[in-house]
Amino acid sequence: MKHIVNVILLIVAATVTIAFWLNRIDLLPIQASAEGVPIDWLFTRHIYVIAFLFALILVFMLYSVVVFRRKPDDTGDGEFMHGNTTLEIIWTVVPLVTVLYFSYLGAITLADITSPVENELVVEVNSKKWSWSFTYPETGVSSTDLNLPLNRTVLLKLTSIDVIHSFWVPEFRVKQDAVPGMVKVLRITPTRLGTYKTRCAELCGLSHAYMLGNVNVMEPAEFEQWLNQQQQELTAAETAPAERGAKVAELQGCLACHSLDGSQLVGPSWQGIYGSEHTLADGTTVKVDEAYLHQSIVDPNSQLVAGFPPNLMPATYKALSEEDISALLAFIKSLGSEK
Ligand code: HEC
Ligand SMILES: [Cu+2]
Repeated sequence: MKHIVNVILLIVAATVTIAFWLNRIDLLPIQASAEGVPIDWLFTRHIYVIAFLFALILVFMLYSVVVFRRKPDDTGDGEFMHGNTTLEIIWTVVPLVTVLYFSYLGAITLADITSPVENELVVEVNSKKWSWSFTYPETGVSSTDLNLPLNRTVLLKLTSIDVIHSFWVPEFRVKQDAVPGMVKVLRITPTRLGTYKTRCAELCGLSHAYMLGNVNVMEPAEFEQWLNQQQQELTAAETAPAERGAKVAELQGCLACHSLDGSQLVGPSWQGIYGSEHTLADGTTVKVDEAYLHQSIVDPNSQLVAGFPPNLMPATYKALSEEDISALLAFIKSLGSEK
């Protein structure tokens, strides 16, 4: 009996201490969404259970090692014991009830954070190897940054044009896959101003780790202003193909691999390429004209620039509209020519 009381007291003390320290170290990033509130609450409950289980194992183990250590002159066998039905029932029923209780809590939290609310802002999230872009369907505005007004629930509609990606902003806590051929939804209510990073949480190839985008949570008035300004730029860009091309290049993620200033990123720079002669991987030379550029965009492997491996440039751009491609050509032309 004395041992049982000792062990219970030690377990209580150890649980409190472990839970205290686990809560002291910042296990989670800043909480920046309304959905994060019930999730973090659940997380803290899990921490308590974890602290208790760890204390249970630790105390029984250390107590046995220290208190029931074999005496130097004791050479006899240990006491024989044949099961304990009461104990077995307890350690089956208690974890079962605990797990069921937590799955209940998980289910109501999930239902809570995924249910529709009034006045949602719809944003389409387009993912691809290896960049994000965002379209605001009500205005037609597109952007590489996800700009969001404070305290308004946003309904994200996620798609992918190549492989499975996963939209994740740790500060918002919630996460959802973007699957080719499907539209997945995710709801977020930002509650804290600031800039966060969206990450891809599904290993999707070479530059997966660099598939980052900015998420800016701003005051509603500032957001409206940004949206209006983007809309005006959109109207202006429709009339000037090179400007539209610049926008397409930005949104399609071309600029992640192609610089405009002569520096080499993943692919060759676009500065001054129009009209020049390029050596291809098979040793032939070509003149960089519209036909060559067009072919390079829709079927990159057919004419590889010397020094670059095949399949590095995504072959998915053949899905671009002819207008977008001609806008891109106009933009590349506008970057000047070497000769
Ligand atoms: C993941 C990186 C990547 C992305 C994104 C990318 N490219 Fe490329 N691109 C390359 C690489 C690498 C090459 C060189 C190999 C080759 O010719 O396919 C290349 C070559 C080119 C060339 C030929 C350039 C030259 O100097 O002859 C053009 C034109 C081009 N890309 C256009 C585009 C356009 C337009 C987009 C966006 C719609 C785009 N690329 C997106 C990597 C990329
Ligand atoms: Cu990805």
